[in-house]
Amino acid sequence: MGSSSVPNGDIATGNLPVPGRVASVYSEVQNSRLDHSLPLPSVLKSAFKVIDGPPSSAAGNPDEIAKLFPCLFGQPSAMLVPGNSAECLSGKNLKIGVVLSGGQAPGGHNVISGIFDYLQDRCKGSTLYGFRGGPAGIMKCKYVELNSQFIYPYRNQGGFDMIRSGRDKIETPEQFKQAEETALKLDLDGLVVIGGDDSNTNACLLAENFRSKKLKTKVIGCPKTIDGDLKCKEVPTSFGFDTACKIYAEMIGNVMIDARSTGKYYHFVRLMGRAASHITLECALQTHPNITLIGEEVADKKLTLKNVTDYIADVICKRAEHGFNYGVILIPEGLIDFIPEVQQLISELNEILAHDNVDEGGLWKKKLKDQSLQLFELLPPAIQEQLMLERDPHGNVQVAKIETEKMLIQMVETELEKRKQKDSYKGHFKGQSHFFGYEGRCGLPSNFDSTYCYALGYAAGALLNSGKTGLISSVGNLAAPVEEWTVGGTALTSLMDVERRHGKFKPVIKKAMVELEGAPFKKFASLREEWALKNRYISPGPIQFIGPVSDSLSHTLLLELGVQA
Ligand code: FBP
Repeated sequence: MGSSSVPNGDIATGNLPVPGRVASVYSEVQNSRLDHSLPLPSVLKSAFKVIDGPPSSAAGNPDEIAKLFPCLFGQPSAMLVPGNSAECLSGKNLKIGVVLSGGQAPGGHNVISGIFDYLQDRCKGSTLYGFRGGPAGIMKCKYVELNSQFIYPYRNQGGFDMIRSGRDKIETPEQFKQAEETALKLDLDGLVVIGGDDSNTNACLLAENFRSKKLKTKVIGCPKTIDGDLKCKEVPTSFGFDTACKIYAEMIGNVMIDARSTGKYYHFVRLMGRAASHITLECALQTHPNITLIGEEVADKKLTLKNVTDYIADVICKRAEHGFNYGVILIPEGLIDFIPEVQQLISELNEILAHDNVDEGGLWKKKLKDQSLQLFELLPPAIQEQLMLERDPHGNVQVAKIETEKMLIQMVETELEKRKQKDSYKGHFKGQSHFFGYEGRCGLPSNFDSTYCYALGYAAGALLNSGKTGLISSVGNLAAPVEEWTVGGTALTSLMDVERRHGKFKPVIKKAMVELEGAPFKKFASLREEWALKNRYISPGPIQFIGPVSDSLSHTLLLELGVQA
């Protein structure tokens, strides 16, 4: 089937066609991945049944979560265990919908393949609908019926283009009503929401809403985000993190060799990861850069922009003494948001932008507090402009658009100039800026992400088939061979806490930030001084799909699981 093409959209639904992929124009590597067979955890390979654990609580404020989720709060998590064949072959014809929500992450197509194959294997005659363009597809009832021919060219391939994604939220009563109408129209037994912390919170609200309205539609979430900040004991990692970090590590390794080859550049590399610095930390562990900034540490130590600049300049000066006028510096995308004085400035700017006209004469600046105004005036004009850009739908600064790496180059340059004049720096400095972000979100999924996603999807199918709702598909014991991976579903309400917004409690799945007491950060902290002055660069090269390292897991995961020291 290597040369098959995808039908353009689904005429039956009346939806606009999706330009499909044509496998005949795939590269040899892409083609070889199409038929790469995926191992399943052994519990999914033969007869299994679903058993319930003890009642659950919440990650914080259980009383408030109980009020927000009266139907679902306290429900147990579920585990798949070997059972008899009658229990797992329901014979039911299920109608299931699936949606991709939020930013792309390698492996999403395999979650869909996993759901599809589960239905083929265990519930013959079932239907899988793919909602197009994210949650808006549910609200507008835009879908495509997925069949094996449609899915095939996307197996083990990156991207979310099979059905595309979107960042809309289902939150108002009207939007919930639209979702109900779609569920009724398509007679849905279940819906799988593939998304990050916000999307899984939304999945749980949908599950609660459907249950309270006595709809038969059940909802299961799947943990997705390259940022790696949706994780807990039962959900050890979000998919996409592994592949994205391996792609960035290859690129970082390349600029390391470039730096060493010419000896004349400092490469300032900003890495994606909106809030948490997991990607930056993982890439540091994979490549050993000279300087790595971790946002959570910056916040913990309450560092100012000047402190951060001085730290970088100090290392550059010491390296110059050793004869190195080059290096590689990793910066997390969310850094700017972790610096307390910048946070203060941003929150004042948010208020001003929400309520005032920002006049060209700059009168609006009078509304800034003294300290914020001083900081604002200190920033390069390009960064000032980026801080004033349109906010995202949640009112937040779009950190992906703030070129922190360029700002730091300018600030470090100015600082080094001063030191030169005082004779305390005799080197030469030339910064090169990079942002590695979108490049990592749609690459060919690593063996780990391919297999993990397939198991997450297969498990989601099994959970829906056994009538479960409000759970997130959970696959564990990931350091063991795939056959020994555990499979189940964790109660979404058990991951939730509340935040007070506009005078009301809102449920949230708390983002998992880098823990400064956690094994990955501690390992990095124990090695960073050595990496700063002695060049210990590692250039891991491209992701391997066969051979000895092809199944390797991320350092973060291995360290968190206590498998790597
Ligand atoms: P998700 O949390 O939805 O997975 O998206 C994460 C992310 O890739 C961040 O790393 C980045 O800041 C953001 O998306 C970029 O968003 P957009 O795709 O809207 O530009």
